[in-house]
Amino acid sequence: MSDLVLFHNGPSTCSQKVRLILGLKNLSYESKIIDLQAGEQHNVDYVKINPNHVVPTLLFKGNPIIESSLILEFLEDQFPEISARPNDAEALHKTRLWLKTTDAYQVHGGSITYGIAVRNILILKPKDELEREINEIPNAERRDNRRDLIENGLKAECVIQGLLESKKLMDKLENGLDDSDWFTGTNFGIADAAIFPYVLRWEQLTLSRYCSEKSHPKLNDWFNKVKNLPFYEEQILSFLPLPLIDALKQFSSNQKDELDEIFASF
Ligand SMILES: N[C@@H](CCC(=O)N[C@@H](CS)C(=O)NCC(=O)O)C(=O)O
Repeated sequence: MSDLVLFHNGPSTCSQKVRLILGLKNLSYESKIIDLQAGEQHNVDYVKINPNHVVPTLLFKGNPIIESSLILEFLEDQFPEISARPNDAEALHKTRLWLKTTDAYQVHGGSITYGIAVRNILILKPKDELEREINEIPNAERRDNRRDLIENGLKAECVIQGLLESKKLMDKLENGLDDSDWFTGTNFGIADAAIFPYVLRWEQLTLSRYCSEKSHPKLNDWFNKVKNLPFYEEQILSFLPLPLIDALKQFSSNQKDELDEIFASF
């Protein structure tokens, strides 16, 4: 077994964060895909290494390391040769603030992805199977939100709030770049990896029109710079299942008028 085994999911934002830093550090790992739509995050064996029923989980020499932001810090602590974090205390504090921001935002990213698109796939499942999977979500708020967004889609409170928080995040990111090229400081690092998947998701859900090159020029430049990193294709693109990415786009486009209305109300 390799020293590093990553239990993850291609399009999952938290998994992408970790893969970006593994790529930056040129670390090879054994890849174990957890199919979230099939409910594999609830499998008895998986829950033994991640009691929160979520991806990612990194096994290091057989020991589970959980929580994506903490995995990023772990990778830096364990493999510092290619640095992904500044040394200067002030810059480090700023970097860690971004990790806290993205951790707090994560739930909203999930709500908009599921509320706009994934719910349309989940509702095709037999009702009892879907209900069983929802009941397996250990966090009560997350469970209630999942039920609400599956039933109500864009009308669910958590989806509307998710869209509002997403817009606020994009504005905060634009302002956060100041004069620097990267959120982590002088180089691409853990803050950039923690942020990127949410901006990519925003693009995949065709929401970029609410955050254009004109209104968010620095964010757009940064986004394109990440996409040009040498490990981007291997760590991000190669793991994205095209039918699902097409579905995100299609389901969002089908609800363009409703989304326009929601964004106009913010
Ligand atoms: N705080 C956790 C959140 C992980 C998380 O929410 N992962 C999502 C994918 S990005 C997941 O596994 N969702 C499965 C589900 O909600 O059923 C972390 O940062 O690792």
